[in-house]
Amino acid sequence: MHIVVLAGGIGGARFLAGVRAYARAVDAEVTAVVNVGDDVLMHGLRISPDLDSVMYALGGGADAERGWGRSDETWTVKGELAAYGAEPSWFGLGDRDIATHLVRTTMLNAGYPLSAVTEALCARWQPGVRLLPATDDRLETHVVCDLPDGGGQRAIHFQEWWVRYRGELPTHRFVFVGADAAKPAAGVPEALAAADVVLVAPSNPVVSIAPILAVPGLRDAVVGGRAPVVGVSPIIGGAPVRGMADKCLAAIGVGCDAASVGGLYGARTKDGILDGWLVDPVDADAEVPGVTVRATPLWMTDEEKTAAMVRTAVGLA
Ligand code: GDP
Ligand code: FO1
Ligand code: CA
Repeated sequence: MHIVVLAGGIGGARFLAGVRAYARAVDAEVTAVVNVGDDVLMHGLRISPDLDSVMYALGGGADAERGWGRSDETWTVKGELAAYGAEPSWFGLGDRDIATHLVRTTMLNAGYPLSAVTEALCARWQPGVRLLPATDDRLETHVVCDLPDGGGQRAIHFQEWWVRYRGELPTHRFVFVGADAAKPAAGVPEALAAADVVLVAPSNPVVSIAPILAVPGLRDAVVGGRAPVVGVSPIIGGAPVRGMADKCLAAIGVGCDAASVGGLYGARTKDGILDGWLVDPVDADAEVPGVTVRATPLWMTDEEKTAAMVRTAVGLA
């Protein structure tokens, strides 16, 4: 069996740990197609937050508490950059993490696609699943919002919106710059063609999953493929368990509840992507037109519980 998972950062990583455990038990192969909309160039380095969150988490090198970056991190370079007054000062790169960005940037500058760079980085981390970026092309999430102090309406990079302004600016919309011209990364069409099931991780639907599906050829391959598509709700009882999903959903006028997020993805039979939608038992009354909804505990508190959730998702498929 071949399982393809569409995933963002922390939520994607936790879910993939469960998918990996399930796959080991049933001898399945797993490919994760990961969001690159958060990617950004800082101090000349190419940062891929969601790919790194997944790679470090599955490879045992993540800082569990912070949710991003490396464990046992030190911040010497950050302090030295601050001493120069180097901007942006609102974005922190850890010393260990910087090594990853140096390798990535060097390889990209040498002409390797991000998919090949990711494979090279994973040779060290051995995440146990195949990690692929959604696209090898430039795709960045920008946020149209009102800047403080009468700065007017502007489109700023997602990282500036989130890290500098904590997602608290009046927000109008999200734009996936470059998406229209982007092609699925090397290996993605093949993985989707070979998939027996496509799982949509309980990641942020607006800024983690939407930018993946904004790659036209990728969305077409998901929707037009033979594999059933089952999504897992990132919202439990009206709350995003962790992160910014509530702010993002409010900005696009979608309710922060399991039914609304299922409706945002929509039924495959009605121009959407889903065949099945997993919700938590507290949301058991959720209905999504044209989609089979099933309730099962969705708290990813440990790998075993998450693997049980994955088993239910595959069963629904
Ligand atoms: P990011 O890229 O690091 O922001 O992470 P993702 O987009 O992959 O996932 C973030 C989302 O995961 C959050 O907005 C939550 O809604 C969701 N999430 C986090 N923990 C859990 C959990 O235990 N269960 C479920 N169902 N969703 C979760
Ligand atoms: N998040 C922060 O809140 N502050 C930071 O300074 C910061 C730096 C950073 C560097 C590398 C990286 O991979 C992630 C980083 N993040 C930081 C997390 C990131 O902004 C977001 O949480 C994700 O993009 C959301 O998926
Ligand atoms: Ca993300």
